[in-house]
Amino acid sequence: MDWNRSEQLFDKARRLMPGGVNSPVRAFQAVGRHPFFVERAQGPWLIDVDGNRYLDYVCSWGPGILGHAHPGVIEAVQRACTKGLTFGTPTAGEVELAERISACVPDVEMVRLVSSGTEAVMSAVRVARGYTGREKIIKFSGNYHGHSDGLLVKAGSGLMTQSVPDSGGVPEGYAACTLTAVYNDIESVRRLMEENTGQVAAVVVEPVAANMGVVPPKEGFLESLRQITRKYGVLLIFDEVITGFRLALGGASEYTGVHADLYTFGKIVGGGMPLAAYGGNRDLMSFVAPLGPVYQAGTLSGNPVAVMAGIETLKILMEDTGIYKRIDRRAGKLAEAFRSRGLTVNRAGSLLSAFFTPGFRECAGRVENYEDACKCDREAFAAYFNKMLERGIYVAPSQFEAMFVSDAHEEEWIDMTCRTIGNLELT
Ligand code: KE4
Repeated sequence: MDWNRSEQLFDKARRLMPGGVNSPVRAFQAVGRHPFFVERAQGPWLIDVDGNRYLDYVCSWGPGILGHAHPGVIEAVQRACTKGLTFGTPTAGEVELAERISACVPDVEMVRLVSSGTEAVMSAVRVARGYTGREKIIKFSGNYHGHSDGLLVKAGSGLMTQSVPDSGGVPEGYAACTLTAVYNDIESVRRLMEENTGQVAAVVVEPVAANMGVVPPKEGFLESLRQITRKYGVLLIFDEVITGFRLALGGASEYTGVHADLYTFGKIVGGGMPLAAYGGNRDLMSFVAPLGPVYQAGTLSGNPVAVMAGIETLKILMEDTGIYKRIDRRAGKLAEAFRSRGLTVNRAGSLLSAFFTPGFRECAGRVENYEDACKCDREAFAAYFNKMLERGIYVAPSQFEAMFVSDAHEEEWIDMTCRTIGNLELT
């Protein structure tokens, strides 16, 4: 493959933007090569500026459940643009999107639209603190909740990729209010609750972790989390920026049967545009300004163009819930192909990760938490990533990200991917 044009662009980009990118994981540092620059995308395909075509299993880190440039979504956005891009006033579209979110996730009686997952989680945590009058929160090592100061502690995703679980520039005071438990280990939560009784406002969790690679909750973990938060008067926040509308139309609460107090959404809910949301029952959400004392605002919150992308995406998902069976089955085929090569695979619906656990060449291992994920062979992963890319298959450029399957990944492409996995030399 020829990447000349991408190289020229990257050379210029690095002089103008930190690392040449607008989000660290896009720099491909973990896989020892420069990123390619995308020209356009269609269905399951990315086409880069040198004309190379890739089967895309990153799907822009999750939004692309329908595939790229879905005609219905594009048409809705084009139609919205002709009416103007932003008004700073309420619009009918925001009402419809709020209605659709609530119809899909009934626990969300009231919702606030924002512009990013970071903003959604940061705001939900502030509501929890304002409602309970308590300051501390519990998160899980390896979970990533965006880049707000208090949540950049033992975080996953790009921080794990860069091996910097705690970010620079976060005041000690913020980090002191963030307690870290071990995912899938309810005793680690219990200990923190007992040591900080009356001080913890909320537990924030990825109901299926996808930022240390995919790590599903062990049997009973979420149920125990729900019980222990109730016992200590602590709110439970499901960060569904990835799992929302992905695991099922109703997200993790439908998929697992466990119900949280507050939910955050991103990615799919915006249909690929900068739109995210947080919500919960009326009692909690009535604390949000201008109704209540918890302030949160945004010039482009509920942007009318982004809202139309979200509405059209949810409309398609609501009218054809068969998509969830289709993408689950396809992801299952990929998982079997990876397992046939001895790799450890974690999967939840259309989310999956193949792990290069220690000794993967001899036998599969187990990845149930951050510590397990950190033991994976990053060099072997990087070699796998580059071989797949040379064969026209783009998976996330980090062991600590998820693989996403969209409705546009037709069977023939899934089968082609499985054949490639089967023939790949894993060094
Ligand atoms: P954004 O601010 O990037 O829209 O959302 C932050 C966020 C919050 N919660 C969860 C569970 C998330 O996965 C994310 C962001 N996900 C990463 C991918 N693992 C975004 C990719 C990136 O950082 O460039």
